[in-house]
Amino acid sequence: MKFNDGRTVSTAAEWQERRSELVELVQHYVYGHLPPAPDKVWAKALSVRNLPDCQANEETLTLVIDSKKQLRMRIAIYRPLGARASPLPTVIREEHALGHTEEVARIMKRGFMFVEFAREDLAPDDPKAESPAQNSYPQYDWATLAVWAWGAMRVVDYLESRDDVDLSRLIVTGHSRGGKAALLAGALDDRFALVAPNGSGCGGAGSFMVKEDGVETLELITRPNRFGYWFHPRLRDFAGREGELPLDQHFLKALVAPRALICTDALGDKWANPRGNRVTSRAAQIAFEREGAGSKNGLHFREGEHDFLPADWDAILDFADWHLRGRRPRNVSRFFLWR
Ligand code: GTR
Repeated sequence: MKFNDGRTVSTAAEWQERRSELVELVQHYVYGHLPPAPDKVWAKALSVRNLPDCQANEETLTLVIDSKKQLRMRIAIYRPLGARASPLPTVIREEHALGHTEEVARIMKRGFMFVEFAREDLAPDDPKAESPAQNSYPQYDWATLAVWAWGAMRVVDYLESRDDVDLSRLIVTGHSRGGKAALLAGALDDRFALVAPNGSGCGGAGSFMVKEDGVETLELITRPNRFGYWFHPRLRDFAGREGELPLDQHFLKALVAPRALICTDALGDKWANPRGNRVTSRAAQIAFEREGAGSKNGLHFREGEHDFLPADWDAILDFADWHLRGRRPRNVSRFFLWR
C-alpha cells in the first residue's frame, strides 16, 4: 500500500495506480514480460467422445493462436453428460499434456465444465528444447512460467467464442509448477473469477522471504541445473538476499482482489512452504478488504504430502460454489487458516 516512491495509497484511484506498479514489478523481477493478447485465437477439432465412467463428454481441440504466428496448443474440454443447455462455470487447469482425467468425474458431478490445456505445446519444460512461444515473440523477456500463464489466458480467448461456458465464472487452477503459472495468470487477467493454485510453493503462493528449514528457496529453485529457466534471470540476483526484493508473492495475491482466491497446500509439504503461503495470504488481506472482498481470500491446508488430491479439489469447488454461485458451504472457517 505504498507506491514505489514511498507515497501511501489512500484512495481507490491510487490503489488502481499501485496495482499497475505491482503488475510491472512481478514481471520485471520474477517472470519477465508477457506479450499482449493475440489478434485472434481459434480452434480445430480433433476428437469428440463420451466418457460414461466420468459422466462427461470430451472434446479435444487444437487452439491456433495469432493469425500470423499460428502457435498451437492442444486443449480438452469436458462437459457433464445431460447438462442443461445453459452456460456452466468452468475450471481451467494447467497441465503439461492432456489426459489427466482422474478428477473429471468429481468436477462433472459438481456441475462445472473442465478444460485442460497442454502448456508444454507452447514452451516445453526443458531449457534445451525449442520453445515455440518464446521463439514467436523474441522481443519479450518472458520466462517459462510466464508462457504457461499466457497459455491459460489464450484458453479464455477461445472460450469467449463458445456459448456453453459461463465467462463470468471461470476458475484457473494447477498443481505445483502448474500452480505457480495459474497464480500468475489469475493475478494478471481479471477474466478469472476464482484463482486456485495448489501446492504452488516457491514462485507461487509461498513467500520468498519467509522460509523455514526444508523449504525450496529462491536460491535452490533458480539454480541453472534446476528451474532457473522458469523465471527471469534477474530473480537469481536476489538469492540469499530475498529481503532486498521490492516485492514478495503477496503482490500476486493482492492483484486477484476483489476476485476470489484460494491457495491450497498440504501441511506435510514443507518444500512448498505452507507457512510462507499463510504469511502471503495474511499480507494480501488488506487488498481484499480495501475492495470489500474480505471473505474471498481463501487458504486451505490438508494433512499429507505434495499432491493434488480430492480434498484439495473439494476445497476449491466448495469455495467456487460459495463465491461464484452463492452457495455458502458449512464451516467456512477452514478457508481462513491464515487469520
Ligand atoms: C519440484 C520443484 C517445485 C515444484 C515441483 C513440481 O521439483 O522444486 O518448485 O514446482 O517440482 O512442479 O512438481
